[in-house]
Amino acid sequence: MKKALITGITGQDGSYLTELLLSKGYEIHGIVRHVALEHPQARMWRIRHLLDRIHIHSASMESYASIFNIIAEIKPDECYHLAAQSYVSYSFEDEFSTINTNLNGTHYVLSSLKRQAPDCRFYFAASSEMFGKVKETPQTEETPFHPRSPYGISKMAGFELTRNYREGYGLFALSGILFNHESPRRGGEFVTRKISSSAAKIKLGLEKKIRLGNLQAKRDWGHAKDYVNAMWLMLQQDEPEDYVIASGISHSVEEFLEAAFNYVDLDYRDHLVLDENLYRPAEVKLLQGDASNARKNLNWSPTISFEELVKEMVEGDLEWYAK
Ligand code: F7E
Repeated sequence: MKKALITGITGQDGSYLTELLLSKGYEIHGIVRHVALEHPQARMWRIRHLLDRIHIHSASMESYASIFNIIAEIKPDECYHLAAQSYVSYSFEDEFSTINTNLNGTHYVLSSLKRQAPDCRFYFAASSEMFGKVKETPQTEETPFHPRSPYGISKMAGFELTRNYREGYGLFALSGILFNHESPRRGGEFVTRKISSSAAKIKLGLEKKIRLGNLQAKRDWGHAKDYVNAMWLMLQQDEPEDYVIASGISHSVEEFLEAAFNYVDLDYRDHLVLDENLYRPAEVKLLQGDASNARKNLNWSPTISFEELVKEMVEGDLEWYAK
């Protein structure tokens, strides 16, 4: 039985990846912060239904010793490093902690694997935010990076570190450059979930308004379930290689808003409040990925459309807030 270690197992991607790997017969080990064990209702709701089938370890991505000890004990066959401070807006407010935690955490995992499990296959959750002020559209694995936030910088540094462990130490280490991926399990601070939950709450009479920032920003949105499948496929190849994972289709925030409100027969213009405080100091205006390499080499393609994603998210929130 293959052993997988997942950092960030309590997040959206961690929960879907755990379900996928359990269905494939893996033994799953997940790292969570100590605070998650103290507040399981609030912090582990996405994996509550899986807890009796997985092994949970408490550690901090800020502590080399705690990461090292877990890797030494488990000696995983595959490691999916998903843990990060992943909210772009917050990274502008606290750039030091975002860069320190994201970069050092990745470094601690890679160094521990090199010493304790050198044959382990390593996946790094890189991000389309590395493209930032895009040099070309669509973006591929060859597109130069120009990150526009401390978060984007932390992911670019993690990407380079992962490449260096591959080239310098011979680790089977690679990065998935994932474009935005969403689901009903998305955190409420991200724009898609903010919109789907507001559409549901307004429909149910629980709220009247939604406050948003830049409606013209365009993102390439896919479903997280499809994207965790790509993570697994990358680690099953003969050679480690970095891949762009994207739907190839971009929509503006306004288009997402319109689709979500239309789904519940509301006109978003009756409820929208534009709030300049929600604009970012440096915005990423347009992201659109070209996942041709993944389609060709991994035989991967997205199965859930934008429309199906919006519908699933709004339905999920209608159910959630009707309780
Ligand atoms: O923003 C605009 C905002 O926070 C999307 C993370 O998973 O994907 C995600 O990063 C867009 C931006 O995601 C609001 O200005 C307008 O242009 O949902 P978001 P993100 O920043 O694209 C990448 C791939 C990651 O790796 C990240 O970890 O929506 N926007 N009004 C707003 N955004 C938010 N959050 N809230 C607003 O009110």
